[in-house]
Amino acid sequence: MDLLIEQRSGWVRLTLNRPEARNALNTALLAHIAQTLGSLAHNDSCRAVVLTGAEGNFAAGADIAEIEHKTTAQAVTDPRKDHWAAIRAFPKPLIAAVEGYALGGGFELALMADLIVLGATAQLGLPETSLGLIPGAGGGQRLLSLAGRMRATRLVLTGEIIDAATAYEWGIASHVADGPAFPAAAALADRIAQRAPLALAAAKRALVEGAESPLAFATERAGFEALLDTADKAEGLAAFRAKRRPGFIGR
Ligand code: CO8
Repeated sequence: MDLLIEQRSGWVRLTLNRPEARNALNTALLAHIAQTLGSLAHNDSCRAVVLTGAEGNFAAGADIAEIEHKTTAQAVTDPRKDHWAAIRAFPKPLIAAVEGYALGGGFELALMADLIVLGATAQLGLPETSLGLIPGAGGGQRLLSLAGRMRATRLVLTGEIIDAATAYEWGIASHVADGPAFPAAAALADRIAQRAPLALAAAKRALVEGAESPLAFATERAGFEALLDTADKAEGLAAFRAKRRPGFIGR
């Protein structure tokens, strides 16, 4: 099972479970997250969801093996877009509990949560430009909204990875734990699950719309799709595989 589902008292824990690939988000895993959240939306015993990753990492991005073969034309009709949208449309509070790596699409997934709890080991970054790509699931936009233009630009243009304390200081996370993230996220979910579900849903809707309606999601997505056919994307991914530095040519 690439997604573990555990019912707790009034809320549900979902664990990304592809530790051999650092929980990279391939299409099947993304579909499972979207489908599971879709059914939890109608399940009264779930008033909130905590999303975690197995074996000490959140998720090291979209699955590079899949992106390698993806073209611009395929991306336009890619079902992954619907999965990302379904995740963001989950109407109940979604809490990301982040340990270890949350990179690329993994960080973008965490940024779709309503609250982010960072464990002491968390390392966050958007390394896509090192691969000849950009964040395509709205992560650049959400980072812009949370951390401001200079910090978002710094992370997107350099691929720099930041630690938990920095991310918290920049406003990217709601909570930071001294040790592991999950106990703190569970305490948060316990507290939220006792509050009025209709009020939580109405509050979430208004907060998300207020924060995200000005963002340039379509521009970001179109940029990501256009880059899939470039020689630099092929070079970036080949270099990652070969564990060497890429030589980009601007084509
Ligand atoms: N996809 C697929 N496999 C991965 C990924 C990934 N993103 N990350 C790691 N793996 C695999 C490795 O290939 C390796 O497999 P194998 O054992 O078969 O060689 C295994 O996981 C372990 O990886 P490492 O040996 O590299 O483990 P380390 O602990 O040394 O390093 C890192 C961990 C730092 C996480 C390193 O693996 C890494 O840099 N990974 C890639 C990070 C990255 O560049 N992520 C961005 C991917 S692109 C992206 O997310 C685009 C999102 C766009 C959204 C789409 C919108 C529509």
